[in-house]
Amino acid sequence: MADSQAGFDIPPLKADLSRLKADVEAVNALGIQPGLPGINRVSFSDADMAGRRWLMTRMADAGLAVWMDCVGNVFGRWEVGDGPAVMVGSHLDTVVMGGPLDGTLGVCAGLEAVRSMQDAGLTPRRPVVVVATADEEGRFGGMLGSQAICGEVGPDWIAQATDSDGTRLADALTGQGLDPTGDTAWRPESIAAFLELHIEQGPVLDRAGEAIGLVDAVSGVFNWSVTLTGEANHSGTTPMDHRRDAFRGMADFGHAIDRILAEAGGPQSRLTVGKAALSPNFPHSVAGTASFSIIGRDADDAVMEALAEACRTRLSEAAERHGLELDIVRHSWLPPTRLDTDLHARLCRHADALGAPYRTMPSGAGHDAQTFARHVPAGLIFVPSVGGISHAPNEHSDWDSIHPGATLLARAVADLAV
Ligand code: HGY
Ligand code: MN
Ligand code: MN
Repeated sequence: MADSQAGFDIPPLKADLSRLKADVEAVNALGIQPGLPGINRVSFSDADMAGRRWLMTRMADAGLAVWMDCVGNVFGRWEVGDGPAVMVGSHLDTVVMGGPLDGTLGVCAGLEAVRSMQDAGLTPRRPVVVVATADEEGRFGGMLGSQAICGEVGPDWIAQATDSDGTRLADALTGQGLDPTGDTAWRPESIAAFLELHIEQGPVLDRAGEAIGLVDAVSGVFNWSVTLTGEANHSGTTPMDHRRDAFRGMADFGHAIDRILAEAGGPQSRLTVGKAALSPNFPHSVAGTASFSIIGRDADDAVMEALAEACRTRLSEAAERHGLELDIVRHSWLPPTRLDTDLHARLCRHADALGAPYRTMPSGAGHDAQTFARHVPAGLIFVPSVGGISHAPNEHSDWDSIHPGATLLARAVADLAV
């Protein structure tokens, strides 16, 4: 066996960057929708399922045992050794008009880690499982795939879950031949550790010219759908003081965001209204209904609670001011989570051995690693995002800047499995 890597009983593996790049480009070709920019493999769309089926063939090509569970999680298990498995991967679903790397890179890098171990002739002493989770982007709230694997959600939660358009998760699953009533939970003792590589989705590494971010904590996130209901009416004959204009209520809340952050937030707080709709949605009609999303985030649970309470207060005030009814659907609440310190230290040692510039940093975005971290040791490796752009078609990372992180992932998986 080649000289072992400094301080580790494994050879100095290297990810095959061109093989990794080819996989990312192949699965993203399945997310191209005519007339829609970016990558579109939204949860349980035909494109999402096509991406999962493509991945299953690639996993089989690597000699893995492959299956899809009841909620669409795809697994490829390298049947070697025994005992709890090292799980590596990320999510394969995207946001609408998403980028080419969010989630997708981590899934393909997980498969690449296995192939680079195979190329090096390694025989792990424990199984390695590559996973592509379902609906991490939370179309139906939460992080369905990793939460289903970890037993945090099951058939009862699935039965009540809807997306922001009111589509039922159970119907979306059955529409793709999946089973909303099935058992998806793994026994925690069957997973030795979970590792994820992900683009940073922020500007820190890119600005610092560093190749790797080793995450120690992940922000929490709450996901609401809000409906303000007033009265549709004529925009010409209805006096301004006789209106129950739902748009005005939504606008008042939007205007209150800075005040909420000042009064209840902190440096890591984020409030976003990313989706909104008016009804009847016609220029000459006063809006009878305003429906919109609120995503709130913070690295501290108490601050997240304070943000949520302040949002509720401002929404109620806006509704009262404009004579509106207020309804809030709370799709999910994912708490801020610290990642495993021993695993983080191990990743630092690998980064030191690699000689790649790295830093320890928090994650403002949510990730499957934060779900797993509540049940098993979990680690999260960031690679730079050019300009920090993500959840947008121009999300981009230079492949040369991805290589150190992909190699670190492979070495860490080998270190845990061999
Ligand atoms: O939105 C997020 O935090 C992640 O991309 N799901
Ligand atoms: Mn992601
Ligand atoms: Mn995302």
